[in-house]
Amino acid sequence: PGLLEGKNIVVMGVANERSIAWGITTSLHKAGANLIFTNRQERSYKKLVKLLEKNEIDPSLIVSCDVASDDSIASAFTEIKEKVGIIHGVVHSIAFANREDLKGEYADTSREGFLLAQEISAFSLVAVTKAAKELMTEGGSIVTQTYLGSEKVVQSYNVMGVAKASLEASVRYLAEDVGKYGIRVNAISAGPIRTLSAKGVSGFNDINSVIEEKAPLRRNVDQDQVGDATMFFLSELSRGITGEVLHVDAGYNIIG
Ligand code: 0WD
Repeated sequence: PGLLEGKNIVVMGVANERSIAWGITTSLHKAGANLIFTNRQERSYKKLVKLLEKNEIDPSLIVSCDVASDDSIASAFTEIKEKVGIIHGVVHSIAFANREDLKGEYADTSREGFLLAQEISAFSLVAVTKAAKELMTEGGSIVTQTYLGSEKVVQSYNVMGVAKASLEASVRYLAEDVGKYGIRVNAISAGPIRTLSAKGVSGFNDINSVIEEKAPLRRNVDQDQVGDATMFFLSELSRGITGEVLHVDAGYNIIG
């Protein structure tokens, strides 16, 4: 049997086939998980339904959830509770910043742009954890997606780097909060992957070629590699690990 057989897992953040959350979906499906999806936009909902059909994945439920709204989060998890009952895992693969804040100087970030990036990219994990833990009565695992720009200055990543630092610190504080209920919280720090969101970061292509040259594995990573690492965090194989940030980046982060 698969490592996630009989486990109900909520996946948040599939926008299209290139989304990291889609790579995660295929890994979780192979491991036998029952999948529940949340998405924000109607456009993503239609894409998701088509992708699921094409790949013969039968979702337990698809609900809409805009993490900018407490009501939306509450009603999404209420619906999940009514239709699915207990959940064992959540994949948080959501971030947002204004495009104008992902180029030039960080010092030029506006107050609104700063708060928006923090709200959607970091606070959302806090709010989702609060709602999800009520449904995790058998314990569980929550996994989010972060990026090296939280630790080091990566050109143009700016306001999102600061939001990811906040996200990673939230992983640690949340891990402490929910550990007593047998719930773990971890992050994957993926190398750059060409997705809809990545298009918003100026100079993305340059970063990719630097990684091919400098990373120990001399290549970039893809959605499937992040998917398998996320699957590990959701499975019992990682039962001794919480509050951790695991780099899935072909080793790039160790190079000075
Ligand atoms: O190189 C990359 N692509 C990396 C991405 C490297 C390392 C980490 N990451 C992170 C991102 O920062 C993000 O946290 O991975 C996560 C997923 O990113 P992605 O797969 O690159 O992005 P994308 O395919 O664009 O999905 C982002 C999704 C949105 O799609 P739609 O079209 O529905 O807006 O983020 C979600 C949404 O599904 N999202 C929201 N969901 C709920 N409420 C919201 C919101 N307010 N805003 C964005």
